[in-house]
Amino acid sequence: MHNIEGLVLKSTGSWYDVYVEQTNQVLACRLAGKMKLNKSTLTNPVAVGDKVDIQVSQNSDAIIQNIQPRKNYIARQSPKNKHQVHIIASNIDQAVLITTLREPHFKQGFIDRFIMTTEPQDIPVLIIFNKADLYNDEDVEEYKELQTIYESIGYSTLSISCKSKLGIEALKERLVSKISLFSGQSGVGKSSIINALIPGLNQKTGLVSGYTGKGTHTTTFAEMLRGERDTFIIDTPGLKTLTFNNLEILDVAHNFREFFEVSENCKFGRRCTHQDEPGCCVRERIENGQLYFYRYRNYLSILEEIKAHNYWERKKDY
Ligand SMILES: Nc1nc2c(ncn2[C@@H]2O[C@H](COP(=O)(O)OP(=O)(O)O)[C@@H](O)[C@H]2O)c(=O)[nH]1
Ligand SMILES: [Mg+2]
Ligand SMILES: [Zn+2]
Repeated sequence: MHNIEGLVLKSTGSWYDVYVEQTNQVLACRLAGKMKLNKSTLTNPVAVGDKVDIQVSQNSDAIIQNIQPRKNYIARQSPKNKHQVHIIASNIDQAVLITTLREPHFKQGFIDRFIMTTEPQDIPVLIIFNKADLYNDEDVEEYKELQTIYESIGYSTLSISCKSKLGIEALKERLVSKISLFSGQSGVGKSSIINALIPGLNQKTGLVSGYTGKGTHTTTFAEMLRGERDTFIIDTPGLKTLTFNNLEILDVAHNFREFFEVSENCKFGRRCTHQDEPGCCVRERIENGQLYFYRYRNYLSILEEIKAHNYWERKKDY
């Protein structure tokens, strides 16, 4: 019997694939019984990216005995129960959001919703605009505008094309010696990009159906993939929508970093929700163009969702 350290690559319910650097092996592990009973609001006790201590017995049974403290994690509200959260992945160096301005239709506000999941833990974000080969002049203008907005508030952007290979090498360099979480709506080209980054992987790529504009769903669980030069990519299932109705309005306000930064100058300070409070510095700066209306509009749309949800929850109680 001996103990080793490993990195969780994949979970399939009751089994976990764990990468052991020491021996350059992937071990199929089970979870020690006592860990499953741990009461919490989490739907999953072990997440992809977790560093774990494993006990290997004489007959080669490998059991996860302990999860080392997480540096950070990305969690999402469970679609079934708003009080439960599911950890998508942990110990992430950067989050890479794949989007495209073409096929499927670019959802305004989606980037900001994604950032809501990374911001509480200060995880750096790289926003990829894929399928640049399909962009017309208008799309190129839109990309430049979005690039200006997001880079000015401290997020990175990159325009790439899997088809023409534009920007693929630049992206590769950005992933060296890092654990990167890849997310995106179905059909944006996430699998195609991963195939271009890690040759030989041959992930299935789905055709974007002409009827719904949505891709077919080929990935169901988050999974960590290993490339060259310590490139670790966590592939996550295609995102449809991101809802935050479990949040308080102030949580949202605090996760829009450029609003948070100036909110100490609001009359109500960090308690200001930047809606119709008097002496709101954020609104003043939106009006005089020092902050982006684009972000403010998306911010208000998340608040509306929370307010509508709370309204119906209260009605139910009567
Ligand atoms: N024109 C163009 N098509 C692309 C590009 N990247 C991916 N696609 C296509 O977009 C569709 C969806 O790609 P896929 O990788 O399966 O997307 P995923 O659902 O995000 O994994 C496929 O038909 C790909 O061939 C690109 O850069 N340019
Ligand atoms: Mg895919
Ligand atoms: Zn304010």
